[in-house]
Amino acid sequence: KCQIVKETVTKVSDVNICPALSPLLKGVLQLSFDPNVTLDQVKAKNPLVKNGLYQPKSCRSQQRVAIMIPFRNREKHLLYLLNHLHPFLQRQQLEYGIYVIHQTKEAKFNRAKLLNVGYLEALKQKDWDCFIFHDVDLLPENDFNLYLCDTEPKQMAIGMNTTQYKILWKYYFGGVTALTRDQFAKVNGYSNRYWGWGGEDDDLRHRVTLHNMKVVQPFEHIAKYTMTFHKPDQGNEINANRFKLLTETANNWKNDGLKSCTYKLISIEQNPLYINITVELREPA
Ligand code: UD2
Ligand code: MN
Repeated sequence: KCQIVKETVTKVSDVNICPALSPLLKGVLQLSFDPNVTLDQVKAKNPLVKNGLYQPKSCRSQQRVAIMIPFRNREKHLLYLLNHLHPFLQRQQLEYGIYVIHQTKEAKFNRAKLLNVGYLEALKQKDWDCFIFHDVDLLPENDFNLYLCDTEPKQMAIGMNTTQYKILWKYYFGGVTALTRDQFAKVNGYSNRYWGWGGEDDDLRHRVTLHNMKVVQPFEHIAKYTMTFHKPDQGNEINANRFKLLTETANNWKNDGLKSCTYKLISIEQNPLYINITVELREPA
């Protein structure tokens, strides 16, 4: 008898889980790149976002989703992304947080290490289920591209305007990528050793494969993104060492990643529309 009562209680709390497909989705979206848009305007349009965090009122989100954006000196791109992503994620009825991991200017840019820092710091704040590693300059074109994790790591950016929506190559794992907390921990996160542009995404793909995980993706006609135009950044020069590093992933993943990620945390600010983590990284001599 006691057991029956217990089961009933579980079911009652489950009734409230948000539907698999939100009724608020629109499909193909109009993108806006208004150079005059301000942070205050975006704030006014998203009154339910508090300190970069949101959760739906009418139902319980399937997963708690942390969006991780590696960042330096791309203010305009960040504004476009916040303007687009906040309403997008709210239509998907997600409990989410947006984290911007901001690298100070001292060293060469290290996208992968910033994302490791973001993961470690975000988990100190909240018990996130799902991490979406997201370039600042990519806007999803269709809100049926669900910002949720899957039973396997998920490549979310497939086609892009910059490549006429053709897949770059079979093992492409950059741009926007979703892993659960456990999937990411299992591979020891990203490598910390990729300074400058390139290779870090392939390294993560390699780690996933080494752990016998598969990569899943949304349908191609849904997984489309527009990249805001940009030139190569100062301080993120092409990493010529990346091909050599990529031959070492199998030997190194265990002692190069989340567990060996050291950094100097400068500040954590709870801005209205995102959590800003500023960190200083040092490239070993
Ligand atoms: C590709 C991948 C990206 C990454 C990169 C190689 C796509 C769509 N993206 O991007 O995921 O693997 O190659 O490292 O294929 N950033 C800053 N400030 C900087 C430099 C970089 O904020 O000074 C951040 C920002 O979030 C940017 C991301 O790093 O979107 C990737 O850098 P990128 O946009 O210059 O490189 P891209 O477009 O070739
Ligand atoms: Mn880019």
